[in-house]
Amino acid sequence: MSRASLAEAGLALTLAAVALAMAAARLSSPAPLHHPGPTLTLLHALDRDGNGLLNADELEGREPPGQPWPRLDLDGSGSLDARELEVAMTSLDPTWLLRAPP
Ligand SMILES: [Ca+2]
Repeated sequence: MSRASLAEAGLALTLAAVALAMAAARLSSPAPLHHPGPTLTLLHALDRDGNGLLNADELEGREPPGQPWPRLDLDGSGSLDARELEVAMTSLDPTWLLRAPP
């Protein structure tokens, strides 16, 4: 194998390693929020214990109409993270946010 061929093979292996590393990083980290400003503002406003997640008590009955708690908790973890809150904010009628708690 010529020196040029070895260099090309080395470059190809390096590019493949970079592509694999980028794919692994994409799979291991959650996608960024589409609307981080309003989502995180609302999350922090409702997150009374400051753990970065919303539980049912912190929502104080503000669940959107027809969307009981379990349907908002997309991963079934028992709390809403920023991603789940953003989905609730953007995929439903946003006027549910304006209602006073019961
Ligand atoms: Ca919380």
